[in-house]
Formats: sequence, structure tokens, C-alpha cells
Amino acid sequence: MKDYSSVSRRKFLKLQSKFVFGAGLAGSMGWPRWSLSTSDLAGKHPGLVVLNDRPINAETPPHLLDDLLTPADKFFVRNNGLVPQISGSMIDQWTLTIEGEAATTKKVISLNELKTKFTQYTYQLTLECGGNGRAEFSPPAKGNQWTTGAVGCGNWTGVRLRDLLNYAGIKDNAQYIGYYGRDIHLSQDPNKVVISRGVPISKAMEDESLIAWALNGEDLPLLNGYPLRLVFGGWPASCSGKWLNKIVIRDQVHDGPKMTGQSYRVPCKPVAPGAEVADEDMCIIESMPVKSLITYPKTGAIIKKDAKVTIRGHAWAGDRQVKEMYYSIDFGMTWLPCQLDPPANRLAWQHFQATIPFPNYGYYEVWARAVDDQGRSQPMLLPGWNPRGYLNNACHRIAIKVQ
Ligand SMILES: Nc1nc2c(c(=O)[nH]1)N[C@H]1C(S)=C(S)[C@@H](COP(=O)(O)O)O[C@H]1N2
Ligand SMILES: [Mo]
Repeated sequence: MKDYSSVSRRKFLKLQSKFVFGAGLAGSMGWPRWSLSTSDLAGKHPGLVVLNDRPINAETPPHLLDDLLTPADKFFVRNNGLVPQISGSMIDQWTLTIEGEAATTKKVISLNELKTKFTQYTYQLTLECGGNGRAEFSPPAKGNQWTTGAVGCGNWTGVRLRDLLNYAGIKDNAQYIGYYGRDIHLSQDPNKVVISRGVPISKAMEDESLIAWALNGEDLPLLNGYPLRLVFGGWPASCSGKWLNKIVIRDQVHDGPKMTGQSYRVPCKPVAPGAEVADEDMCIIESMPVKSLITYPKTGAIIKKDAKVTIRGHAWAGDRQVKEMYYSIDFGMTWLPCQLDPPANRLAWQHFQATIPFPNYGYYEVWARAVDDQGRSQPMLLPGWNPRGYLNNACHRIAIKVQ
């Protein structure tokens, strides 16, 4: 097996630029599109690609997602507002409130009570932004131009949301929960809420729906919601409220900022590219579609003729499980199976690998395609265009040169 890290950077860049013209893979090449002072992304891996600095948004290139579990410093960052400054005294006084018209009582719990009075659980849960893959939409969709890297799978520790909801008491008419966090609106108006989304009660009551304070055994990174966040694996990550200080139990679909209108919604019925869609014809995104990512080798790798390459990566399918995984090196004409591991637990991504012999010299692309347990496959091309550019689960591809 060739060690790809030995490829000199100059040679790699030369090859990469050829691929950009030759293969149309520019979108997945991961060129930095912004540079900024490192303090904004304090604690994050320098390889993250910044898409916006106010609010700060950064994605993880595919080769940096190669770990079985995404390390905290490589976990993508998606903010709608400004990151709160959180001091030690704020942590001492941090409380979580559970209330709402469909809550029997109002409860206010300190961080310490939360960590000591309820049973703790740890699950591997995949978070993917609903807009991951937006960069490929044509006509383009406004918003962060995520390529493939608004996804990660962490080992999250916390308490079950269900236990907290039951602690306050859930009325029969409960329909939805909504979250509030302590980030700051871009206008810096303290009365404006940045984002307040939620999930139906049925999702909130699942075993794996967590109020988490730890990622991979350590405090959450500030950028990922320290000291407390929701984690709903498999659903648009926008449901997973960061800097959490309040949960409301609603007797209707939650209607906080970015829950209504066109935010995190897609047309209920398919529309032609570029169409305008009325708000009432937009439906809330729930479980994310089946998807996969090749995390090794890095696109642009050069291998010797007759050397075999063992590719690897992860696959996930929202609330469902991935059942089959395939690769193609002939632009989808033929597909061969990959070895696919079962998930560590429900809603965790699954790892795949395949050892690929390349038949000749030249330029190849490796395409990967996952199929979920209902037989639904990733499409090769961008699926249903939608105004805000959500749910692009098209196959990931990397370039390989055999020489
Ligand atoms: N309070 C708060 N929670 C939030 C957001 C936010 O801007 N503020 N962004 C949401 C969105 S759109 C996504 S994709 C995820 C991103 O989580 P991460 O930054 O930890 O990767 O957080 C969600 N939770
Ligand atoms: Mo998101």
C-alpha cells in the first residue's frame, strides 16, 4: 500500500489543478475560500475551510473526516449568530428551563443538577447540516456554500431529553419541542432570538435524543455549543440547539425563528430548478437522506500501476440504517460492493472500505454509493432542486491518478 502522504505538495497541487479543469471536481477540492484570524476558530483544526466569518461557519474537508469518530477540533461549525462569550461565573449560574403551554409544570435545573440527578447516556450520533452539499445547486441557492463537510459523528454524553420532559410533565396535547440558546443575534439586539427550532414529540422521546455536555469524553467546544446542547442524530443539525438554556413543550408545531417560512424546509412537491415556492407549499425537513463520504485517500492521490488502494469512509441514512455500500471506478457503469460495518448504535454513521485494483495507467474517479434499509440509493446527480439548497445527497467522488 502506497503512503499518500509522501506525495510532494508541489506535485500534488500541479496534479490537482489539472483535475480541476479535467474533471469538474473543483467543488470538492477544498480550496480555502476565506482567510481569517485564527482566534475566531480557536481550538479548531487549521485544515477546516471557512465559508463565512460573521457568523462563523467552517466545514471539514473529506480527508479530515477519516477518523472513526470525528475529533472535536475537526467537527464542523455552523452558526446563525454570534458565539456567546462564556465565563466561569456564567457556567456556575447556567440553568436549563423546561416550560411551555404543553408542559405540566415549569422546571429550572442547574447544570450541576442536570449532571448529577439524571441517568447519563453516551451515543455516537451523526450531525449533518441540512444545507450540506448546497454548493452544487444550479441555479445556486443562497447561504453557506457547503461542499461535503458539514457533517460529523461524535460520541455525545448527556441525559435523555425524554427524562427532562417527563420531569416537567408532558400534557396530552404536546406536539413539538422548541429550543432556545444563548448565542447573540447578528444585530446584537439582546431581544432578538438567533434561531429557535425543534422536533416533534415523537423524535424528542427517542432513547438517543440527548441534552449533551460532552463530545468524545470532553466538554463541548465553545463553537459547538458549550456548555450544553441538544443532539438529534440523523435529523438536520439545525434541530440540535447549542448553548441551550430553555426547552419549550409546544401544543403546536414550534414557530420560533428559522422554524417557519422557507428555513430548513423543502417543497412538499418536487419543483423545477429555479422555481419560486410559496411558504405554505414548503415542508419541514425531518430525517436526512442516505449519504456517504470517501475519507481516504484524499482526492488527487497518485498511485503506482498494479498497486491496490483500500478506500474507506462513512455512510449514514438519517433515522435509518445503511444496508449496502458500493463503489465504481468507471463513472457508474459498474458497481462493486464495499465492506460495510454495522453502526455502533442507532443513528451513528457506519464505516466502509474496499480494496480497489486499477486496471491501467491514467485518470480515475472513485465514486461511492450507499443504499438504506428501505432500498433507497444515493443519486449520482443532484436530487430535487429546492430554493434553499437542502438535502443534496449525491454520490461523493474522488480523483486518483495511476502512473
Ligand atoms: N443556538 C444555536 N444552535 C444551533 C445553531 C445556531 O446558530 N445557534 N445552528 C444550528 C445549525 S443550522 C447546525 S447545522 C448545527 C451545527 O452544529 P455544529 O456547529 O456543532 O456543527 O447547530 C445548530 N444549532
Ligand atoms: Mo444547519
